[in-house]
Amino acid sequence: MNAAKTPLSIDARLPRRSVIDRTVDLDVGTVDAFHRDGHVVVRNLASRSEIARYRPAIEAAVQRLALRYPPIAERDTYGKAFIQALNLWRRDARIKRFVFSARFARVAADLMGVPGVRLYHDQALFKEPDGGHTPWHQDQAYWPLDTEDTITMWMPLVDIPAEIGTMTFASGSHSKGELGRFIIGDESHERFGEVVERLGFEEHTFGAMKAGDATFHRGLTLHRAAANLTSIMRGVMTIIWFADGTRVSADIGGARFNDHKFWLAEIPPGELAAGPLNPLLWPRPERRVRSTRPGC
Ligand SMILES: O=C(O)CCC(=O)C(=O)O
Repeated sequence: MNAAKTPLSIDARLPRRSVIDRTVDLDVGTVDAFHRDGHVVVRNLASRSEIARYRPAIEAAVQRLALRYPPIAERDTYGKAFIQALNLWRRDARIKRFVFSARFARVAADLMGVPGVRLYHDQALFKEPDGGHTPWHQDQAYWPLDTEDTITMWMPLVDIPAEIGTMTFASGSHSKGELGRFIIGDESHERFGEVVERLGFEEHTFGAMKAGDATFHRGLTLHRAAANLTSIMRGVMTIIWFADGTRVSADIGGARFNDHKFWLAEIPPGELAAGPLNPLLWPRPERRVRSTRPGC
């Protein structure tokens, strides 16, 4: 029998509208803080019942993948940081419903101050008990996108106490551009750690977070996360978007090679990053989704 896997089909059509599409308005202070610091927290962005609805599908996908990981002690620094399950929206309709949320996409657009955003990709990042630290890095080193308007939402699916720790950001580091091209690992941690000290960036963490709170950071904002010294699995879902109208960068080599292949379907450099894997998630064609409550 031919054991070859059937390739995943791509269905980026927008799902039927649901509660997760109800948009929220951010206050001016939140948007200003994002522009100044390159990161911000939006509390209670998803409700407890929304998290309860979508978490099981995400957890199940991560658990399936975790079976393929070697024991933590046998992994390198990056491998110890988390189980990383990528572009889950293509694998499960429930996860797609979550990732394609108009609410999350609109917050991303409003924070960056752009009219629209397209999906880059999603990733679940589950830091296991005894999982290692996430080294300092700039996401944009990996992203062959000709823009600085890129943004990640990092949303815990469980309450995360301060002992586990959430993300730590170097405030204002986004405004200095690319600070070095290091893939995530021991070298990026050391070299960017020196940069943080030398340039005097303040390190900021938002401390404990509840399931459904979210931080947002720019692709150029330096960040890291502490090791998980507890017995709790730190389940987090992330979604990454870029400004609509962005073109694929000419720089698609090295660390960017895989991203160009997997998240941009190898759209040639210079062309619009608007392929089948990058649906426009905000604005929506129909604009009748009501705003219900303030964002934070
Ligand atoms: O979850 C983590 O530990 C790190 C996440 C991260 O670096 C990111 O979402 O850009």
